[in-house]
Amino acid sequence: MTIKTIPTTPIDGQKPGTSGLRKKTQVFMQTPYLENFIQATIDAIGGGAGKRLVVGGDGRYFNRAAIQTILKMAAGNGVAEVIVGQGGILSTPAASNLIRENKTDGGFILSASHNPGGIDEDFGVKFNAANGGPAPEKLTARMYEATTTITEYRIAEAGDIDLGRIGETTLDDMRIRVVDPVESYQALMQRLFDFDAIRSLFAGGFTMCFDAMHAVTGPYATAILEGALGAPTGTVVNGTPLEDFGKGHPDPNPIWAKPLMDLMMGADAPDLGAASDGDGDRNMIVGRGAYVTPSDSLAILAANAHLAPAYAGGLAGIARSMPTSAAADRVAAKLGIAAYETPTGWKFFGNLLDAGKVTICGEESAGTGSDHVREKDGLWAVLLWLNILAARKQSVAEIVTRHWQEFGRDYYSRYDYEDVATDQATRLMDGLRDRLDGLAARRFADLTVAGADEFSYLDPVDGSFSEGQGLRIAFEGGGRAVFRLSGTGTQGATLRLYLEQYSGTDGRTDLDPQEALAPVREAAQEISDMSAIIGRTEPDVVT
Ligand code: VG1
Ligand code: CO
Repeated sequence: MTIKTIPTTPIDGQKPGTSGLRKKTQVFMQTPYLENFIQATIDAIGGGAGKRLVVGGDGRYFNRAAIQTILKMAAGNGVAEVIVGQGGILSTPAASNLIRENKTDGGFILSASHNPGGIDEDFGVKFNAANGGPAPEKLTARMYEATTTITEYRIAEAGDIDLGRIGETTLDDMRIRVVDPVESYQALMQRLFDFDAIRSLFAGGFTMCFDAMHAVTGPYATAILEGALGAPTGTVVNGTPLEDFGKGHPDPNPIWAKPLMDLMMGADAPDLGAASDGDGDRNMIVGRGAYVTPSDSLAILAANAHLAPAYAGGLAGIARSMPTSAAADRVAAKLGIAAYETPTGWKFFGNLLDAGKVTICGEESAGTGSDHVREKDGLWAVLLWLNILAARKQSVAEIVTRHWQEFGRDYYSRYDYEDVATDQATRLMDGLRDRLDGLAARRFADLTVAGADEFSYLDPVDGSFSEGQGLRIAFEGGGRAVFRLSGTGTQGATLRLYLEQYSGTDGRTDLDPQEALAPVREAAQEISDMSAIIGRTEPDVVT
């Protein structure tokens, strides 16, 4: 077979510090955009010779074509073996699991997560390392460097590989194993949870609606919930992955999963509603008439994890990203275990998990997971909830209310301002950063600032230091506002404002969250001079 070495020039694109690349699909489709990023990544891991990799994606438009290119480039770079999901399908957590189980050198995951898919929407490629987790900062720095210095890429000249059939084939000297995307993930879930108890729950008439949002979790949820656990057919809706996710945003939150929210708030609501995102690593949990914020979900899962077989021995520690509410910290304190606060993004949890310092991690953006893989895992969170519901024999609403009674409630909401002009977003952040030191003890709207700083993180495992991870302002009385710019958007800048207000253990826990957060919101908007700088205070998305 001929291996071609094709001259190329650096691509613009990868943001320094991100584990992957997210762009408009048509940008990826223009040779050699994808090729450059794949070659740069292979170069950054020390070349492909003899390596073993996992490849799969969330099924969005261009998924299969991109996988064919990656396979040919892997062969062109001397890779020894690639494990691919049948039809090119692998959820992010399932890919993480395959990397770990097969002890490969890492893997490519094709997804732009919760961003819409289609020829006019978004595509993405991420690289996960040998521990199954997103490329750590040291590697992302090398990847970025390689995208700026690349001069050529290598690709085998060959026909397309049949990804439809499970089994082994070869491309030149490279072995390709097409595997069932669900099988080993399902086996892992069966080891973690009490499937018998959950099966009895469903057999006893417990009802559920799982909205796969036409994304990758459909086949996983159908096999596990309706297959192994005996939930009635129709429990999983929108269960077939579509290239354009049915033209929706596969983002499991009350805005984009509105049909599910409406169902759960209505008279015919089942006992549990759940949804997952494009690549299957996020989750939304909603009980009958009771939406559970991701920050609360993390805390409640941590407080009850011992009810599931895998966590019966207790947790080593809990980690949350900085903008996530402090609810999980209160649980860690009660359990007498360590609580870690990391920058946004799953890659920061990897070292803590690898070192055995934490068992459960989570983010406010609907990501929760544990040491079973090195990614957040949507279906895992749903199964842990089911295991807890089966053991406690209470409703979601009851479990949440009792949690607040014991720990107090962390009212929480995130405001997203999308497609802000980059210079305006930078001006707002820079201006606020410059004023942080002088904010303490000053009053804004009805609140007094207790302290303000820019978050940075010293990794306790490898000593790496990450700066510029968000501006945080604490208020007297238990309120907090955090400002940060998104690293995953593909158009202009997305400004995120995270709002939080703790009720205390004797405060009211039944307020409307937006009402409870109004003082913090007003103070945050005033402090940042938002309306003058970006011309609005109304966000595009409130979650
Ligand atoms: C967002 C979320 C963050 C999450 C990241 C990737 O990042 O806020 O918590 O880890 O998406 O999630 P940002 O930089 O846009 O705020 V996913 O489901 O793309 O893997
Ligand atoms: Co995702």
